[in-house]
Amino acid sequence: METTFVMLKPGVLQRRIAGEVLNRFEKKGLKVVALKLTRMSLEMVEAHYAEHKGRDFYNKLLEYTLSGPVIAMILEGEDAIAVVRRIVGPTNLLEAPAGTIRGDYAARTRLNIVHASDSPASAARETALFFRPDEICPWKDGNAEWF
Ligand code: FUP
Repeated sequence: METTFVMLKPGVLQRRIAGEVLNRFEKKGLKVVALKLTRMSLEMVEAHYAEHKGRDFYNKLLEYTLSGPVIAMILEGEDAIAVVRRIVGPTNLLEAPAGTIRGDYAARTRLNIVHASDSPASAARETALFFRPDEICPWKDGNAEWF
């Protein structure tokens, strides 16, 4: 089993599609083990997107991420990092196929509505940025054999 970090960006709440987006992960069989609605601080956004500092889209990305509350979550499942990235779809909107979250709900790369960790190292770093250990709630999955 693996866990991954997912963040629904501010546009998701604005558009009232939080339930639809979360539903895509649940339907696949991923377990929600932590979930919160929160507003990121500038320091958090800078830490989260540190690798992009200096890029031409960086300031706009910060502005968008700070524009309203986000929904942060930790999802658990077999190969959760890769499975979630497949459900989310590619970063570049021109490459995001229909059926992926980005392909179905986003029209601009900068406003691609959802973030998902791309490696175990980033999952661990991003999880620690958003959640204290006591905010993570593992639970026994009585339906595990069906997924
Ligand atoms: P991802 O891991 O798929 O979220 O992609 P990145 O970490 O490369 O990008 C983070 C965010 O930067 C994207 F969600 C949107 C923004 N971005 C742009 O606006 N333009 C780009 O060319 C690349 C990324």
